[in-house]
Amino acid sequence: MTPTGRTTALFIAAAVSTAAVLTAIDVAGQPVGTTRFFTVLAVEPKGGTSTDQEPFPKAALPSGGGYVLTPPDATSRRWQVSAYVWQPSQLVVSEGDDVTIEFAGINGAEHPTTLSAFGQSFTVKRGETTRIRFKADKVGFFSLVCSKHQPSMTGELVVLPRATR
Ligand SMILES: [Cu+2]
Repeated sequence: MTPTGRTTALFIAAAVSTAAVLTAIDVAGQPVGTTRFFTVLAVEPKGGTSTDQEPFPKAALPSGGGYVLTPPDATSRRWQVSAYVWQPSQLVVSEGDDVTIEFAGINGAEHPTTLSAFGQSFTVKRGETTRIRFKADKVGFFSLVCSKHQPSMTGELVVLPRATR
């Protein structure tokens, strides 16, 4: 290789190396290490009707406090079903992101909650907000669990692997 050719090769290698660093992006096309913010609500959607319209269900719902099935009222014959859930129940980030989640308690007095994969343990109370912040430093699917309302109040944090272009 001539001196000029070697200089050119070194220049190209440096340019490619720099380009790789500058274009480190996640699968959503955003720079690695993006700050992400979510609001997640503790809610209890409800549905009800009268036994004049629909019979009261014979089968019990799964135990664990997440589902609430209220038998027909003696006078109105109205019955009701509800479930405690996170809304939204699935959050998606990229590896390396700086994640903040603000939980708000709307229904239910309190929700003792863990996101154990990231060392988070906290209680969401009605009428209050609770913020957690962490680095999404591992890839995978991680459970967000309210121990008081199972099995319905389990959310999922998805951390996608980094991608470079
Ligand atoms: Cu709960």
